Amino acid sequence: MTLEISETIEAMVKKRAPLSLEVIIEAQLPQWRSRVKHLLKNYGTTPIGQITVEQAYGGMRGVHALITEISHVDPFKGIRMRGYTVQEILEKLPRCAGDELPLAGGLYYLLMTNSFPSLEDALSMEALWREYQELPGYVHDLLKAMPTSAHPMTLFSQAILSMQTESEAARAYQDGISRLDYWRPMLKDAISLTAKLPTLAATIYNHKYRTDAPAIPDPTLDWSANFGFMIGKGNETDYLELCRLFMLIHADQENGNASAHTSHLVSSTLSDVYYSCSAGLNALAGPLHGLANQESLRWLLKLRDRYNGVPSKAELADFAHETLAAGKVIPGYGHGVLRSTDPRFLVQYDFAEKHLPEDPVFQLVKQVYEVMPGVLGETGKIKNPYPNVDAISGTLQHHYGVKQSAFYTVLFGTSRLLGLTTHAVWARAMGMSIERPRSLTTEIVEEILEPVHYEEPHSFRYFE
Ligand code: NMX
Ligand code: MLT
Repeated sequence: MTLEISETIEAMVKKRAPLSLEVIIEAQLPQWRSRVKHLLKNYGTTPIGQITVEQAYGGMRGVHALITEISHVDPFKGIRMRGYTVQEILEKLPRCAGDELPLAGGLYYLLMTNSFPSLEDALSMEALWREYQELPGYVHDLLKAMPTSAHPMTLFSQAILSMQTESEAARAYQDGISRLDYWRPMLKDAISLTAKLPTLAATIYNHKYRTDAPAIPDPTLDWSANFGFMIGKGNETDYLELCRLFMLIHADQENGNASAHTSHLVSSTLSDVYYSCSAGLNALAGPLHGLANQESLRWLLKLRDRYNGVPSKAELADFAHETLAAGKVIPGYGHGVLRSTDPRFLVQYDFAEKHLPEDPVFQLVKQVYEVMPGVLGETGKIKNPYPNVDAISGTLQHHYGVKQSAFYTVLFGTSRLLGLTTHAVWARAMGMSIERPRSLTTEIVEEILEPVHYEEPHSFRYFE
């Protein structure tokens, strides 16, 4: 099987036609720009939603205030990337002969161009990435200079920020590039940055957990599998498939999740993808967001240790009630938009049923999936008592010996930057504005809602 992969990719590298994402995007821009121009001209002041007091105080949940063409989350069917569900992405995207799962290069091609890739397109994207996968030397120095206690997400975000010095977009801006063309060097930055991510993730892993074993990519392997190869798992075919699965399903989740929104906000100031992606990763590092994959495995292992294995349903419910009573969340459960089990959880569950059905931690995941929706539902306040992507991803890594849960969010970020860089390039190509919503004081809100409480309006006059 490895031989078939090698032949396909190596052959492609030798004889591929140069892939020009720029040309494909450029051809689509007039049509997109004219659609948006039409909407703004004819409906510029027409409301498409409203904001309630609850939403303004409650993290803007459900407010429709961002636009992106790259992906959209359906509360029941989950993420659709360029219109394709997770299941369709896994079934339809091209893969190398003998591989169970598709190439991330095909997904990046789809996200960037909105065109469904052929195998040749996917391999061309992989080959393009291969040209830029080496890290600058100062990244290694930076990682070594950090305290050993530094969290892998701190290292990941810092390393990306340090590479801002490579930004072609920042240089082009200084040279006076037109705003209309700014997306072109941003696209180059996006390719160069995403190309390096598996090498960077593996370098961080090896630095922290494998006494600085060098992370040198295998030129015959694809982007996702190369991470596995570089952490010493090149011979573990199932783990390489897991790398592919992980990188495909975490790649994007519309524009309103905390890391995408952070990244978009930063990028809207015309800063480059190194700045905006590093910022997005800092949001991903929070336990209510991407760090939940670390927290979920830790919670499962505590559960296992308490009951010496898989607890009864009653014991599990007690453990969950204890977590809630301590004022903590159940990691991996709940969602800001989804209102049913996350399809990204389900495809990982299927992978586990196929590849590791007897794994003891997977047995816990199954038991928790049976019990937790009931426990959370009883609280009466949790809008989605079902598992999200993070309820199982760490369990799969743990099974294959990647047991350091603190590392899991780096893998999430490696995949998620495929989405964030695509959003950034397209937002710039579409000339999207700097973000600058208004904030109110509670006094102004009171004045709007209960004006009788005040003898004369004062700050309200500043509200437009
Ligand atoms: N455990 C305990 N309480 C929860 C949970 C949970 N898993 N999910 C929601 N709640 C609480 C929430 O804190 C809120 O409480 P309060 O009114 O006291 O502030 C209440 O239920 C209503 O919250 P929702 O409207 O259902 O959820 P919201 O949109 O505010 O939050 C999450 C969404 C994802 C932040 C929340 O479900 C959560 O904290 N989940 C656990 C952490 C997690 O798995 N995060 C990963 C999300 C996916 N990702 O990768 O980013
Ligand atoms: C994500 O993948 O970003 C998470 O599911 C969080 C979200 O969508 O809010």
